[in-house]
Amino acid sequence: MLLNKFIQFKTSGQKGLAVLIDPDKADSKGLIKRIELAQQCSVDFIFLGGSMVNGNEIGEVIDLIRAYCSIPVVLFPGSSLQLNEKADAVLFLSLISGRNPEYLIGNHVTVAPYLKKMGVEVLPTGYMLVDGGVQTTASYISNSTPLPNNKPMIAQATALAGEMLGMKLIYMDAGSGAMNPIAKELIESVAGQIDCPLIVGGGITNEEQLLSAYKAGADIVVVGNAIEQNAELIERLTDEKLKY
Ligand code: 1GP
Repeated sequence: MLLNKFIQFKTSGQKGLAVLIDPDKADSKGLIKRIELAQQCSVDFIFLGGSMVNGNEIGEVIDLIRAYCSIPVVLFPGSSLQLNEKADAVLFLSLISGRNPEYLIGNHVTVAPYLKKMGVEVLPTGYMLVDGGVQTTASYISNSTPLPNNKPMIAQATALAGEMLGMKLIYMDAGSGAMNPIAKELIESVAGQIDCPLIVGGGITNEEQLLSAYKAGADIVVVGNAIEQNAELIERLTDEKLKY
């Protein structure tokens, strides 16, 4: 079960790195370069998904990833259209920072029977969108207000509630392309309280920001945009991760 791999990061204190691939930005040449580097540098997870996916067929992108690397592929779906049985697991995201019932439980009811038939491992995930200084597609599309980046007590209470409701992972996300990554005080306040693995992402563009998130208590950090723009960054980020 892939959940155990996430849990191992929490229990061992080692740090994980996930590379986010947006299927719509996955032109095959750029994507192959990124996944080959990810494989060489022992990236821990490939997350696949986006708030808006218009063109590329998820199954075809997974086939391409599989042809070049053996890293587990975890769906990070912006909608039910992005579910696919070829993935290793799916983050079953409940947007606990928001108050839009469709993203808390509505869409889940619609897709649950379909997911069960698919047989993909389901990872119940409390998803917290945090204000990253710009309005993100995720916040716009989900019609939800992100959690303030300077209110650690709200973040802590939200994550705790998610864990008490049975979620196995907490994902704090400033949203793709955020201007400011999640504040370290916010990560610390959540990491110190929850027992389940903590995933952090959004707006991380360099080694210092990666290290800051790890030090604050993130178990797995997700980087998308910055790697899309400069695939070589994978090497520097994984070096930093291994030094930690
Ligand atoms: C977004 O957490 C991910 O949902 C990654 O964000 O693309 O800004 O790295 P970036």
